[in-house]
Parts: sequence; C-alpha cells; structure tokens
Amino acid sequence: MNESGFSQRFNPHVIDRRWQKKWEESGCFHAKDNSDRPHSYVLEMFPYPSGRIHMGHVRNYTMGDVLARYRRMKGHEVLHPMGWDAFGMPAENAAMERHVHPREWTMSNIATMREQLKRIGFAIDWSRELATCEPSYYGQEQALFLDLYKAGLVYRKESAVNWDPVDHTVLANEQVIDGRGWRSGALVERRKLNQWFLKITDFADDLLEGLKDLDQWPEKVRAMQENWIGRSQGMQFHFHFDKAPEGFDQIEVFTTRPDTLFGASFVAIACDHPLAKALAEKMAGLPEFIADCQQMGTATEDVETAEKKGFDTGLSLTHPFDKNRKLPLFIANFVLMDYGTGAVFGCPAHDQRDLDFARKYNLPVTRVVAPSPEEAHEPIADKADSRPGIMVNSGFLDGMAYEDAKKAVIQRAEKEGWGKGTTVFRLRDWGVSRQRYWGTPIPIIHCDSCGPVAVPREQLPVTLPDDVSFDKPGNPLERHPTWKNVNCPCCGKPARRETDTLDTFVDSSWYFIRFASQPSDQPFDKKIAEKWLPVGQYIGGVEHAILHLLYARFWTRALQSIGRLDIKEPFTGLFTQGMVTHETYKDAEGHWLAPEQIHKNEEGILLTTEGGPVNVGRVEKMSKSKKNVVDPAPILDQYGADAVRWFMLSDSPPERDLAWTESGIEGCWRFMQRLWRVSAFALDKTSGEDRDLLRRLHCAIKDIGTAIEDLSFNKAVAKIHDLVNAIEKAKPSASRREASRILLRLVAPMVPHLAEEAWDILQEDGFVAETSWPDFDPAMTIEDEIVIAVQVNGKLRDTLTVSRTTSKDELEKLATSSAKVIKMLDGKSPKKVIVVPNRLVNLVV
Ligand code: ANZ
Ligand code: ZN
Repeated sequence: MNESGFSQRFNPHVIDRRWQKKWEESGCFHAKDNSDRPHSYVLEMFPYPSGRIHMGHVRNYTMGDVLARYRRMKGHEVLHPMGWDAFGMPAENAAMERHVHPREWTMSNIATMREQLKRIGFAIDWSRELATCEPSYYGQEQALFLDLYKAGLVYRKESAVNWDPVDHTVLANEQVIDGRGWRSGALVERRKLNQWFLKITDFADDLLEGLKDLDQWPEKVRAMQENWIGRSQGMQFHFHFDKAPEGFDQIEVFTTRPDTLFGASFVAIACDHPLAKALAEKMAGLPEFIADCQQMGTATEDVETAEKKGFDTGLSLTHPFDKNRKLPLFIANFVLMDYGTGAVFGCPAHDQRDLDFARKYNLPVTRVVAPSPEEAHEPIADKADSRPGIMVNSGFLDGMAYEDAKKAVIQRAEKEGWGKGTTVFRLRDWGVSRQRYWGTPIPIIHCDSCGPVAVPREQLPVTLPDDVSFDKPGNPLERHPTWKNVNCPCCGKPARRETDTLDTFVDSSWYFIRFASQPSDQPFDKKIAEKWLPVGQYIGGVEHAILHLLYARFWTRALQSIGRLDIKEPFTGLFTQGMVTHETYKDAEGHWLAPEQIHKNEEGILLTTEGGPVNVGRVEKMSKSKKNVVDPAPILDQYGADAVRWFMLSDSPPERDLAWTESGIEGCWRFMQRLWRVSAFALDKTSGEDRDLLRRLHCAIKDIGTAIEDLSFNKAVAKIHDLVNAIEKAKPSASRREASRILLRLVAPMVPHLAEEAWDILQEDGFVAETSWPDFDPAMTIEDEIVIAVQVNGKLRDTLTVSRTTSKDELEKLATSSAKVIKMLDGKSPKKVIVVPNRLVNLVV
C-alpha cells in the first residue's frame, strides 16, 4: 500500500471487521499456558446474558482490554478471557412469561451478546469461553461441591425461607416486594425448609485478616467486606428468672456493650426462640403474635426497617448486679434467632432499636454513658446516644472510660461465673439451596435408609432435564414426573434426587479458575491454574463488592484447605469502575422520555416528537424506568468501535460516573479523524531533527505507560491529546515522522483498529497488537533547554536560554558578555560572580 491509504477518511465500517477477523484467524490473543513470559491475568466480571450488551459492559470491558493489550505489548503472556454467568431467575421468568425454554432464551442471548462484544474488538481469548449453564461447567462444579461435602464444609440444616402461600413456592428475597409475593401479591410467610449450607464462617477470621494484605483493592470495598464479616468482641451471659417457667432456668444473651448493663430495662427473645415456642402453647395471643412476626421477610433490611413490636410475657429476670432489680421479658420482632443467642438485653439510652421499643412499651430510659461530664444529666429524647464516654449511673463502674468498663464487667462476670467474653461474627453460613430449575443441580440423593448420599463421581454431571413446564409456579424439578426418581447409590433401594439447585453465586465463585484451566475430566489442572492465578487485575462494578467477592475469596480458601489449589486470595488487584449515566427527560405531563423521543429544533431548543416542550432532568444512571438508556449497538454502527472505546476512556476518572453525551461521542469521532491524519506523517520523507517534539514524545511514552498501569485511562487520553497537538504543530522532520509512528503504538491498546490499519499502510510487519510498547529515553524526558536569570547586584537584568549541561564558567562568560549587562556595568568589572547552576548568575559590583 502507499500514501493513498491515508488520503481517505478513517472508515471504521470497513476497517473494524477486517482487523477483528484477522486477529481471530491468527489466534494472536490465545493465552499460552507454557509461555516463558511473565503470566498476567486480566479479568472483568463476566456478564449475565440478559439479552444485549449495555454501556456499563462496554466501559468495563474497554478498561480491561486496554490493560490486557498494554501488558501484552510489555511482553507479558496475557490471559484475558470471557464467559457467561448464565444461570438465574430472569431465564425462568422469560420461560413463564414468554413460553421459551430457559436454555433457548439464554443461548440466544449469549449468541447476540458475543457478536456485540466481538464488534468492539476486545483482545479476548475466545477459545476459553464458557457458560455456567453448560454441563461441562456445572458438572465440574458438582464435583467440587462434593469435595467440600466430603471435607465437612457443606451441611444441611433447617432454615427460614420466604413462602408464597398462594403460589405454593419459595421466593428469593428480591421476589418479595413490600412483604408480598411478586406474582401472587399474597402476604409472604416465613417457613422452615431443610437447606444446604457452605461453612463460610469457618473462614470468618481468615477472610477478615486477609483484607489487610489486599493493598490493591479500593479501601471502600475492604471496609464493606470488613463490615459484612462484622467481628465483634462482646460478652455472653445469662439472666436468672424471678420465677422460672417450666423447663427453662435462665436466658442466655449476647451483647457487644457489657458496659451498658446498668442501663438495661428489659430482656427480649426472638419469636422462634425455644422459650417463645414453649410459652406459645399456653399464653393467649402469643401464637398470633409469633405468626405476625413470621410474616416478615428474611432479608435483614426488612428486620431493620420494620416497626418494632413486642409481646410482654409477664415473666421477669433478675439483674446480675442487683438482686432487687427485675427486668421484664418480651418476645420481640427485631431479635433474630440465628444471631448471638437469639436473646438480648435492651439498653434504650444507647441503642436506637431498644429506644424505639422502650418508648412504645413505656420502659425506663437511663443514661449510663456520658460523652462529657457536663452531659451526665442530658436527657435522651428520640435519638439513642451511641457516642463513647465516661460511665454514669452505673454503681462500681462510675467514672470509668466505657472501654475499661467493658473489661471490668467481663472480668466480674467471669469471676462470678455468670458470663464470659466472646467473639462473634455477623457473617452467617452461606445458604446455597434454591428451589428453582435454572441452576446447578445439587448432586445429592436422599434415601430413606441411608440419608443424604453423594452422587458417585462417575455419574456426574447430574444434568437438568429439558422437558419441564413453567405453566405452574413452584420448582419444575420437583414436579417433573421421573427426573428425581433414582436408586440409592449405597443400598440400591428407590430414592429421590435433591431437587434444589445451587445459588448462582456458587457458579461465579470459581469461573476465574476454570478460565485458567479447563480440562474435560476435572474442574481444573492445579499446576496450570496456579500459573495464572491469582487474577492480577479484576475489574467490575461496586455492586459486587460484598457477596461475589467474599464468596470467591471463601471458595478459593476452601479449595486450598482441601489441597486442590494452593492459592488463598483469588484477586490481587481489584478495580471498581463508575457507572455510565445520561441526562433524563420528561414531557409537560411529567412522563419520562427516551433520548430518541426528543430532538433539537433550529434554535437548539429540545422538543418532543410531537413538538411539545421537554424538561431536562438530572444526569442519572442509565435505567429502563427513567428511559435514559442508550443502546451501544447503533452507536457502534454509526461511529465504529474505536470512537466508542475512546469515549469510554476519556473525560471521567474510571472510578467515577461517566455521562454519555451525543456531543462527546462526536468529539471522539473527530479525534479519530485527526489521529488518522497525523498517522500519515509517518510516511514523510523530510529529514532534520526536532528536539522539542522528541522530548515531548519521550515524556508521552513515559506518562502514558504510567497512566495505564495506574488504570488512570483518562490521564492517558489527555496525554495522547497533548502529543497529537504537538505533532500537528510541528514542522515536517525526521522527528515528526518518528513521533507519528510511535504514536500508533501508544494508541494501539485504546483504538486498536485504527492503529492496526495505519500500521498496515506503513508496511510494518505483523500486528501492532503484537509489537512491543515503545521505550523512552530518560535523558530525553528532561527539558534540556533552561532559562537562567542574569542579575546585577541582585536585580534581574537579562535572561539566558542555555542547555542544561552548560558549565559554570560558560555561564559566567555568557552573562558577562550580555549586551544589557555590559551596559549596566558601565565599564566596571564585577567584584564577585555568583553562579547557581540551572538558576542564575549574579554579578556583584
Ligand atoms: C446491649 C446493648 C446496648 C447492645 C447498647 C447494643 C447497644 P452487632 O454490633 O451488630 O454485633 N443483639 C444481640 N443479639 C441479637 C439478636 N439475635 N438479634 C438482634 N439483636 C441482637 O450487634 C450486637 C448487639 O445487637 C448486641 O449488643 C445486642 O444489643 C444486639 F447500648 O446488647 B446489645
Ligand atoms: Zn440407601
């Protein structure tokens, strides 16, 4: 090819596909397990195949792609895979609403989204693509589940679920809306079912301690995990009854505030506490109260926000510090059975829930901690005081700092034998049973004689039956006519398959390991997986900051504990990107308008398609309900992949939100054309050096590399803008030719199609994607011309522009020969000459 290659406009409509095809045919993005290069694993959170790629995906995957391509140019062997988090409820909802099979719906979404991703030109190793709904994936997951079962990290226990009494089905928390089933509208009940659990609590301390070493994680995410694990130091102790009910002689409570014990004004137990159940048999009104409490959903938020309600049992308990003080015993809806001991003492002055409760039931409120001596008698109104301070109204504790009081109370309880200091975690074991079809079948068989039995390895995978119906609510696996009927692997008698499937968070807890190694006969090869893992850089949305990341950290530790993989932390670096936002619009009646429902008239005023007025609202996260979603597909068709990629990287720092605008993408499009024109300078034949341009070039190489390594893509973009400006302004020279050529390598990770096409026109060998990242000469990054002040008796009289390496003698000579200085000296010769290198020359006369 020749110069005429650049004479046309940059035309992504032809170019994009050409290079995507060539990359794919060459297999240049396939990661080689046995390469001698340093292994580098760049991963973005894999998408749920909802139907179409959205702007959030485009932003997320563009960032990962720039890093992956950059690392490849830096000589790393890069693993940058893609797959599908393909199980989950939306597929079943589609089946119910549109009568398509979940598999069909999922697979066709995957096909659409795969093509959309390929259209953006990501440097992905598609040979490792996986979908969690394929038996080749979930069968291996079943094998791992059974390994953990054998190791005692999986168990079965009764636990509460949301039960829809009309649809006769278990509901996920997100299917409960304002306490009612999403389809039936019936009030949801709490029911107990036998469910499977993973023992994440065995690792609670380790998961917490491990956070300290994750120094390439956002502080915010570490704090969220720490909170979720919620280790608290406290005390467990018992109260004796004033008159004990039959079968119970004390109530065991857990507190994190033993210091506040003198402020106790009641004791409360959970509605499913054994004592509550026992009392319900003979206390009028109690069964109804318990039923009412059970109506509350199982999500913690529901419990937090619900109105505090209690049932006074009429029983009372003795205060451990004062035998004459009696505390009433309530059954209360805000006490949870599966935390601590399922019983608490309430101290209304210093706990908001307790205060709400005390006000409602007219219980005493006594301050026992005062932030300052002046506040010792400050009354408590409707806000509990949780500030630290000094003990008051607290007998032998008075005057102590509250932390010392904690220790003093624990010490006394331990000495007198009614309690002891303990550590508890907020973290619960992970309930993984889901009563639905579109998930990994739990590989267990229930036998009346043998109990739960693991499916033998050679019978894995336990595959989902295809012939299921969604016309009735409930779990299709449960009502399938034959699927669950099998013989017990132990005794051979007729038995039943487990019909629960695994929480989809299990699927996403190890997919990054399967990407690294995917043999057909085992979950992964330990040696190969360990070559790639841990993931060097993981990128995704902050909405996964807690559960997904915690479960993946747990799963990795669990595999380590059974010797399957010798890695503890799965993700060394974590980056959480901001959201893509857009303006919102409403018509005169206040109805949301989609961007395609409005246009600008000649005066630049926004109007609806019918010509009505448009109110421009806030810039918000793209969401269907606000109709401000912009579909990337038509934008890619119009502007090409590189302009869209460029937009995603420009302007906002990657951790912040990015507002999508029409003018923004147009600006990116124009910049692509400029880049293209500048690329043509790489064919100039003019000779001559341009030191200033070379210096800018070397600074750019250095700064752009650093910016990409720091994931500060917007800074890299700004540096490229500066360099392009400088090249455009420079006169033709050999230096300009070199700068334009190197520029192509610098932009290649971001706008790979344009770079590849230009590279080809320049008749360079191979792909620019496979060239090395340019080196910079550190000496060339230093500004070598400097300005020196020339003073006479301390007053500025002239300046000199000289090379940085000019010697002291030379500077003195130059200063004394300055015309302005000669004039000032008026024939006298200086008594003293002071030379401060790189700064000034002062002549004293
Ligand atoms: C008395 C007290 C006084 C409390 C005070 C707090 C403040 P975290 O920090 O989240 O672990 N609690 C204990 N078990 C409970 C249960 N099963 N259901 C509901 N609440 C329970 O919370 C520990 C605190 O939550 C405990 O400390 C207890 O109330 C309550 F000024 O005891 B505290
Ligand atoms: Zn059996």
